[in-house]
Amino acid sequence: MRSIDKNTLEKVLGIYRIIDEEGKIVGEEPKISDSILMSMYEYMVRARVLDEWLLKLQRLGKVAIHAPNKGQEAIVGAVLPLKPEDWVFPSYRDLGVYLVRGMSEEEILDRALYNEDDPLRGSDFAIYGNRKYNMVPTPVPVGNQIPHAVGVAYAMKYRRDDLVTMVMFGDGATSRGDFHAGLNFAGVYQVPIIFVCENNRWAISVPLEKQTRSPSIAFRGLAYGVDSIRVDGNDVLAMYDIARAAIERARKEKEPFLIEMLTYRLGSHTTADDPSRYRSEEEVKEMMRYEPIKRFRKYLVDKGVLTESEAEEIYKRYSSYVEEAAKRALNKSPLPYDVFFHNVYSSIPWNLEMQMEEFREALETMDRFGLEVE
Ligand SMILES: Cc1ncc(C[n+]2csc(CCOP(=O)(O)OP(=O)(O)O)c2C)c(N)n1
Ligand SMILES: [Mg+2]
Repeated sequence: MRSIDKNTLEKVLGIYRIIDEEGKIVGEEPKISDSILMSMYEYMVRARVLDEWLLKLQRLGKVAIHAPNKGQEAIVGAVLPLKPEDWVFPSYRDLGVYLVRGMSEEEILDRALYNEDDPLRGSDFAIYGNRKYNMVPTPVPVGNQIPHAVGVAYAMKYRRDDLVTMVMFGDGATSRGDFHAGLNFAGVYQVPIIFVCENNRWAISVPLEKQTRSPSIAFRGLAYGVDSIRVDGNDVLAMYDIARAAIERARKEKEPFLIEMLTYRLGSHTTADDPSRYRSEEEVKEMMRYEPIKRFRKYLVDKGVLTESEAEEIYKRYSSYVEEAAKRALNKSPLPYDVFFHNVYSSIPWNLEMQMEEFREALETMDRFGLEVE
């Protein structure tokens, strides 16, 4: 297995990759069993299919909002080497992460539809997390999860647990103070955490050049004494290979690590965004060439681990699987109207009680007039 030595400028300015966009090996091929390779592929396909369904359900008015994942599926490589007991603080654009951690498509859809089985009981939109899978829901303020995750990793070290923490965030989050506080603390106290910055070049309409003049985000990690590397984030093999080494080192040596995952968001920021207002069609078309699933499929086919018809069959299988899961999730009852009031305090204070009453009356009035709550 790859060992991670001390940083060089080449690591924070160069790009670590194993396969190119044609699926050809351009780096040192790591030893990974065929079954792990196939599970990487299947998780990426599952994330893609689920992403397509969430988009459809949003357009049908069933899901309030969705943050498209297309193009960023290679994140599955970063989480696969973790143990189930490790803690993950994902971003809101990480369907592959939720799946690898063990959430099923149906559980994810229950959340997206806020039905009776929603594990987060109607709390904020487009946020996924689940205590059952040691996965903390993403806070809505961008990057807030970074110091939380560092604190948890510090506690792990303090308690001498053999565990690590992984936190995902976008390039835009590196402009928040939380990124800097988190990295500094992790560097000074040497905590077992892996930072994964999903650098997809855009923070809604703000391009990376307007976030920082640093030559790379890995370079900024290095400034805090955190070993860092820039990885081709559309190359799932490179992501897996680096994450595996970083996780093992964090577990043994209690050292933090930052992976700058160079990727691209092929869809809109969320379903409430129109990217044609700030970036060109040509840019997206050009970036489609580097898309992670197609290139990994080519690699697997060349290697003889997968055939094109098997790949087709996998896509179809998960498409009907998600369709069935969506039917079940759509058939469940919605959450009761007062759920939002019950999940804030352990007992409801008088002012919230009043609001709940007003809300109930408003619903009754709407009911009398035959109006529907969407
Ligand atoms: C503190 C804060 N400021 C602004 C927003 C609005 N907002 C939501 S996502 C986002 C962009 C984040 O970009 P990035 O961190 O690169 O993640 P990406 O969406 O590209 O995955 C912004 C500005 C917010 N949620 N929180
Ligand atoms: Mg971004």
